Amino acid sequence: MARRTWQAGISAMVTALGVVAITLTNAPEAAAASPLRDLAAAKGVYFGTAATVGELNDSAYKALGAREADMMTPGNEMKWDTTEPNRGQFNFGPGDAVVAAATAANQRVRGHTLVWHSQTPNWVQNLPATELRQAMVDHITTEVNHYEGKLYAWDVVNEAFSEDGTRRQSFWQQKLGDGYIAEAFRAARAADPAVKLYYNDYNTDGVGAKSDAVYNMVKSFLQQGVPIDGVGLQAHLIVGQVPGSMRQNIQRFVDLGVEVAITELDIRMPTPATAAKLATQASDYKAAADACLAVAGCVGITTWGLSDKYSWIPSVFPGEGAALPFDDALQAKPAYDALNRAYGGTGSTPTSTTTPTTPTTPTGGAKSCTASYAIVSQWQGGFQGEVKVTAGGSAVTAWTVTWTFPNGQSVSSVWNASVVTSGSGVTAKNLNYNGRLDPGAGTAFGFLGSWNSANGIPSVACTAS
Ligand code: G2I
Repeated sequence: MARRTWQAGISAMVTALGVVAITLTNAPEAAAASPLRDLAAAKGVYFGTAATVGELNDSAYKALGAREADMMTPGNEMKWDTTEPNRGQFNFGPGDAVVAAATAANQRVRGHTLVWHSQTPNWVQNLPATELRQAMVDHITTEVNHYEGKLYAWDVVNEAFSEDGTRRQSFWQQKLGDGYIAEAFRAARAADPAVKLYYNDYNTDGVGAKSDAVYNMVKSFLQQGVPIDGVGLQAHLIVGQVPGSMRQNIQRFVDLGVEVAITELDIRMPTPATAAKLATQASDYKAAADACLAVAGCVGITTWGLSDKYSWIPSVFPGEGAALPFDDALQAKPAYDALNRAYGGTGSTPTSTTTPTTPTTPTGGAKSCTASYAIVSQWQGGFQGEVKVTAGGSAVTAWTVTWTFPNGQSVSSVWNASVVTSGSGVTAKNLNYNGRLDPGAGTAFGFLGSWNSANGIPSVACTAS
């Protein structure tokens, strides 16, 4: 008899906890934003960033990159001054280290860059034309061979045009003439038949003389059978000055038959940052992201770093900076929230209210849990859901939440839980880091889903052990 009373007491308490959970769910609390990489993946694109080996020694920064990005560009490690400092003497250690870190974070890698006028050793610049051509082909062949099968793309040639659309008068251009770019692409294709080959440049983000020149080059390459797969728009932009023709520019390259990527996005401002400048920067990030997301064939966006802590801007443009989505302390700026929302996420604050469901009766003796299901945001055909799990009166080490979608909805990608579906039935289990909950403590997992006619809230059940 005494035991029955005790059990009834636990049930009542769990029910009470369920009510508490409902109250919390309805409160306008801050929720963790979904990582950009997950939001991007749900849209069939990538979100990338650049980092150097040195920056990856900063464990908090490394973790931020692993959380937000599913594409990585080595900041300096695949450039000529690192990879072939002396003729025929190759050094792939630093580049390999970035690839290893990226692989560990389940990121793909953009190779950057094979032929550029900058960060190229003097021995290359001092070669006579005949030897320079051979050195270029040898460099490309060896480096592309080394990374064959490991990269998504190569920036084969970087920054070969001037602002007026004429060829930059670099040592490459002056010694080898117009043909060197096509030769570089042919050598890269010979060394790796599968990697995507990109031409990459800055101030080519909107329509203008420089992007026209790149457009005409790509068009003639395609007509002549020179292998080229993509155009990289670096997008080193200035607050308040995102080109209005960015989307149109991206579209015209895609219409030619190549893909486009935004490869080095940052948006600088005169420092110090103010709330007003940060707000403008946020809408600028959204505008740049929207331009890419609006065009099928714009495959991804890479920012040139994530945090102002490691941006190249202040050293090259004194008095300017604050160009990236996270500040010096790795805290998200308004630009991050805007970017997150542009990708269909919530930013740091949910934009719509949530709808809880009835907590279920605990099973399995003293170990129990309740769950509430919420639609965080919803758009045509898609939605982001969040399920909060709260332990009952005893600590639990594992939990399982199940539901059946009432309107044929489906789950496409999930974070902080592992999900198995069977028809409309969904079973979500904790991962190894979030199964353990103290009495009354909670955790949450999220997912992206699709819906058709209706997006009704399912009843959820939670069991714990
Ligand atoms: O300049 C920004 C980017 C423009 N587009 C091409 C990118 O490759 C370029 O990246 C930057 C790197 O982020 C910097 O880290 O390229 C710079 C060189 O043009 C890199 O800066 C250099 C410093 O100028 C050198 O003093 C330093 O030795 O990095 C070198 C290695 O740390």
